[in-house]
Amino acid sequence: MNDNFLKACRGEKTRPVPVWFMRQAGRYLPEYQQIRGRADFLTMCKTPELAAEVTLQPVDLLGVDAAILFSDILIPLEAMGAGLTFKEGRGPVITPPVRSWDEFSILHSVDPQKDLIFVLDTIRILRKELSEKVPLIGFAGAPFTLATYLIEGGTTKSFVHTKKMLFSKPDLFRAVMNLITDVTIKYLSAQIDAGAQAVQLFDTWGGILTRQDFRDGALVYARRIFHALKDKGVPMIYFVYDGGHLLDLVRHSGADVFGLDWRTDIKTALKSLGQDAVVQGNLDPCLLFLTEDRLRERIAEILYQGLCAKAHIFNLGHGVLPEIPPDKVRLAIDIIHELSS
Ligand code: 1CP
Repeated sequence: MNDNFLKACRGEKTRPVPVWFMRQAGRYLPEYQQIRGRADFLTMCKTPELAAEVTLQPVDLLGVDAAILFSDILIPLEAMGAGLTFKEGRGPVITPPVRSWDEFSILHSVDPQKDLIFVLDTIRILRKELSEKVPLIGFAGAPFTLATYLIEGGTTKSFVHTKKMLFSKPDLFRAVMNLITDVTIKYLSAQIDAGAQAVQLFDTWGGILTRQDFRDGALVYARRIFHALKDKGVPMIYFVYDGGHLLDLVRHSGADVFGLDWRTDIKTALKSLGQDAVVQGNLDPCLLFLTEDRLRERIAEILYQGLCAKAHIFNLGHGVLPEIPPDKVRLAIDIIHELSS
């Protein structure tokens, strides 16, 4: 098996540098669209054979060094009793939005072996299929990010309901966060037991907070997850999108690897994370629109900066966009491998 990804997670410098891309399975791939044409998104997530097939597509088509389970961070919210639908062109909708103790009282903890068994079955299929290939990454949303979806009822620009609860109903906010945290510990623990060889916690919206509010309202819960899972012995990645101002706090999260978006270059990030940090990132996904020569220069710069870290896993600074041509994604992966060999 190609285990460069796991070696790098553990702090070993590898040649070539391992690469995987967030949202590497998804709408930009015609092969994904073909399956998506037959099944809606949630059905794909809940049908282990389909979820496994889509997970494998980028491994076989692009040559990435790790697979990431095909699912969504919002899946456990449904298992907790929230209504979840994905509206075409509108993104996720959660009903009812949780803004009062009454709405909170509908929610409950989960038994992953029952309520999320389809995810665990997908992982078991994948480990068989991937045994000679690459490691499998499991994942979950970080509590703060999941809470924003639960409280706003979907995607938002202002996060006004979330911040309103944080500042005007702190007891309710803490209750929501504690429940999500407990569920996430059980969920990731079950993913690891089913065969996930690394896990990533996605904190897509943590970066909207001030340092103080991130520390008290988001990081304490993420840290509780990393500490609870430490003994499981698999590498844990923490990705806080748009979190450049938070990196010296993120350093103390208990994660083994730190994901970086493109706004903060690796050298600058290491000043906050410490030179002994393992980093993952951080090409702006839109740079995949560059011509080959220009793309090569930008990848070389990131690889060069990655040499300053204890170890580097190449990734994008956020997910692959549906508009990006698959050939460009494949080209980028080839360039990363070639330049770092
Ligand atoms: O219509 C479709 O086909 C669905 C599009 C889609 C896909 C392919 C969604 C809806 N989710 C996913 C898969 C997904 N989501 C993965 C699969 C593994 C892979 O990376 O290949 C992962 C890890 C996620 C994680 C996820 N979902 C995040 C965190 C990462 C990030 O992008 O910041 C978030 C915030 C979501 C929520 C979500 N899922 C889908 C949508 C449209 C949204 C809302 C995004 C928003 O609020 O802006």
